[in-house]
Amino acid sequence: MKVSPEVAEALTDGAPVVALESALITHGLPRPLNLEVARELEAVVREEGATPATVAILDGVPRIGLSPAQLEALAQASDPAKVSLRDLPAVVAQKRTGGTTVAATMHLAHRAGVRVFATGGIGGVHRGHPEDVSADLFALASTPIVVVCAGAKAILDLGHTLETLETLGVPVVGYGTDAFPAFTSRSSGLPVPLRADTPAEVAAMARARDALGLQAAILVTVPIPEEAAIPWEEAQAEIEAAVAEAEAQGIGGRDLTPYLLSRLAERTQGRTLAANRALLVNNARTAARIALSLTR
Ligand code: PSU
Ligand code: MN
Repeated sequence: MKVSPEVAEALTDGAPVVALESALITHGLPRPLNLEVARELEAVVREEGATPATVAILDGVPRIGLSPAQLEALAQASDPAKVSLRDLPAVVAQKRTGGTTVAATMHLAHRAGVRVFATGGIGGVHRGHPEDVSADLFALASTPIVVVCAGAKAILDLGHTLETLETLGVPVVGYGTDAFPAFTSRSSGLPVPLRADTPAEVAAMARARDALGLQAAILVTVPIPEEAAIPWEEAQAEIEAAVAEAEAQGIGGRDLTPYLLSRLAERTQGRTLAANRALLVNNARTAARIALSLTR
């Protein structure tokens, strides 16, 4: 594992660092938007006074923090792997390049000593497929960092996902909300068990978790900014259609999430992409503020 000089220095100084995932660069967003957004996320973290650490595997080397050239290489890599926890050993051994999912990013970031991580939406339990449970949920149960997201991706069975997080002992916090956000929509209509309204309240929970010796992440769920949000009823109709298409084409496993995201982008003429970008930027900003608060 290689930590970039900039990130290593920030960690040594006890300065705020925010980890960023890269499966969204390799599999979540189309080119060239993926590189644009990856750069924007790093810029927003810097704007807030923290150091960004994009996590990815380049030629078999897990990297915490990428140079501008490495970020570009990742965004343009041909046939990159989607690297979740189970894929890490093989991708490293075979010297491949890939984007890390929430689960794999959490593992690597925590190992490097990073305490806060921002993503778009976490994986969860798929609709109509209760056996397809993202490794993200188990990583959340066993990796003590703060994960900032816009809820679980709306393509999932959100009720089932929340139940599983409860079973796994993961604190799910609504950031300025009492309702579980639904990725590109502000609310899923499901209640979220905990609430925080400031970075300091989240930082206090993370410190208490550490003092208690608990291993679960604190999952901070932030509603997408109003102006970019898609009304939940409208999102639901499009998602149901995309899920039916995936079913008809026999798409499942690791390909299901990327397929659904790209079909939704096509079906909504790019509206879900604009929403995805807005929520990612908002989450990176929120994560940076929490990281700053944790260093105080
Ligand atoms: N959030 C996004 N776009 C994405 C993802 C999250 O805005 O592409 C990725 C994350 O990396 C997450 C993964 O970990 O989708 C979940 O995939 P699966 O359902 O196969 O576990
Ligand atoms: Mn899956």
